[in-house]
Amino acid sequence: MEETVLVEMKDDVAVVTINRPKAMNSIDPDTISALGEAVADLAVDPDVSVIILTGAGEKAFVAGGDIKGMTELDGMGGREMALDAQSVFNLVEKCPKPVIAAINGYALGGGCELALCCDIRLAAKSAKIGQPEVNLGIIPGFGGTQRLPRLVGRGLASEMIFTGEMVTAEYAERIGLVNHVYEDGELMDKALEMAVKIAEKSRTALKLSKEAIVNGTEMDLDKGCLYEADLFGLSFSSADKKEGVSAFIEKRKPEFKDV
Ligand code: CO8
Repeated sequence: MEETVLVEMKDDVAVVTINRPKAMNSIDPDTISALGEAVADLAVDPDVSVIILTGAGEKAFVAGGDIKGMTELDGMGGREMALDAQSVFNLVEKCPKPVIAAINGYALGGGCELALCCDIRLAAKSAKIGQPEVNLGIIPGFGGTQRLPRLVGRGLASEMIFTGEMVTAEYAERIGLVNHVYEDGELMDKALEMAVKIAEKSRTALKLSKEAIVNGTEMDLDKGCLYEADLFGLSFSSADKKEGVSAFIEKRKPEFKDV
């Protein structure tokens, strides 16, 4: 059987591809757990600086949870399914390395929710994004009702969730749901370009920045700023801080050792 999650290394950038193109890369429980295993491995792999998440083929990033697997699911089963998927999506969000979603087509339901866990979302011009669960008589369960309003605001998130309508990549860019939109054929090159730029930085600084952003934005401003100050202080104890500051003073490019 073909693997549903592929990992390809491009130097120190890992490209993770959800690979169920015949089912629009919809994610069933096995695919979700394979994704979790891949991300857990990459999180601790010393050869990996940045992760790009995308979907196989040209039509879909991830068109949602596998609807065909929903027929037998009862109330408790649905809850368990949501909690399992949420724990994998949390792994993506808390991964110590930057994760870029390259949204190459439909990102619907669980696919939109997966993109929401990534640090940066880039989209192809033809991509369509949405939370269509209401059309199936259910609600988003992989974090969509929580992360979407936090990202785009409650009003716009409510509109997307209540109407179940897909939005275009251009609209998603306008409301801050994606950072940038590129021509379809350019998306992966642009994602890689950004990943390579990020991969040149100190991994220690990236990791601490991500911790400050992901955890700090869930705190009130005072606590968040105090948390930031702690991590800022911690970054001063790294060899990379010494190297970065010395390189600036000596007018040369820093050579970070990621410690
Ligand atoms: N689940 C399962 N199969 C899917 C899914 C999906 N989410 N999306 C597409 N497919 C399958 C189709 O059934 C079809 O298979 P087949 O060839 O065997 O009939 C194949 O992919 C191609 O799809 P279409 O023929 O429909 O292609 P179109 O280009 O006409 O349309 C769309 C593409 C617009 C993406 C359309 O397929 C669609 O609307 N898909 C459903 C999108 C959706 O509603 N997503 C949200 C799902 S719900 C969710 O994510 C919440 C969690 C669910 C829990 C799951 C528990 C296991």
